[in-house]
Amino acid sequence: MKCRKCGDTAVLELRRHNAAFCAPDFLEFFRNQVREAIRKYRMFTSDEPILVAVSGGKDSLALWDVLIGEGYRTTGLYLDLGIFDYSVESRAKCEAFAAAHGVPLLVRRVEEEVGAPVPVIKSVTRRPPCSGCGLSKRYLMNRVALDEGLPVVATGHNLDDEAATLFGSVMHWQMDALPRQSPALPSTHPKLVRRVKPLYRLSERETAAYAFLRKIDYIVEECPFAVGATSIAHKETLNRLEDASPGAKHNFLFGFLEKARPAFERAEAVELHECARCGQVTTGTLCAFCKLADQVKRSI
Ligand code: Q46
Ligand code: ZN
Repeated sequence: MKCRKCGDTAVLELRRHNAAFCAPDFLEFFRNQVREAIRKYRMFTSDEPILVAVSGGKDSLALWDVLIGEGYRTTGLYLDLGIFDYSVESRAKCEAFAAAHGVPLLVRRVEEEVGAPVPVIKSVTRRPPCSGCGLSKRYLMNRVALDEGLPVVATGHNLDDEAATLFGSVMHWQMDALPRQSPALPSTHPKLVRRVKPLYRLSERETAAYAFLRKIDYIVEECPFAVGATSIAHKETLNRLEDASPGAKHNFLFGFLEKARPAFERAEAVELHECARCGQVTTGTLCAFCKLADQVKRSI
């Protein structure tokens, strides 16, 4: 197998691109995909500071690595979910990465912000752990970005994540989720920062290869609550399709973004208010985060 670019021995074959690359040319291919994502969706300009949400996993640390390499001004944000050893270890990976690269890392603890860590929120709400966890993460990313004066939050979602989310939304025809499925969500209120996913063009296998070749020390274990999550079942289904037909995931996601998404965009925008308690954006009187914090407070 030869590198498509230079003819050297290839280390990685990318069937969906019908190509193989040597290590340096793969790294360049990877960075080019990130550059293309940033350019195509005008995610941020070269002088805008960026909050990079990092979990300690391969995707978010690979993203941070590329953005630092490209010369962007970045601040990392690690949200400590309080999920046993997983959180202890993943926080250590983020701190080590930040120290090695000389970049700032902010840490916020869900236990402090909501009143209890994710495993307790799960029992209090009697809902799947990812529900309270996801809500808290989205809320805190936005609030920290606002507090720090950073106009945009970048997350490490990759092509597999995005295709699996889209698959789930289509399976249940979640009409409110479909228009929000995008590599870049604009700010629709002064208290909402932009959210972008610069890795949406790269597969999980590709981010793993990038992290390996760049010698990034990341947490390999998944969150213990990820086991049995429907998103994992969706990923497995899509992987089987991908095996049978390379490029299936890419076509599914990119086809949606280019051809179908505009049709799902709601004609009238929902009216946004500021939460009576915390001032963050909500469609009601109290935001979902404050309601969750109340529920936690009442039951512990
Ligand atoms: S951290 Fe939180 Fe994920 Fe764990 S509880 Fe679910 S949402 S799986 S990315
Ligand atoms: Zn609130």
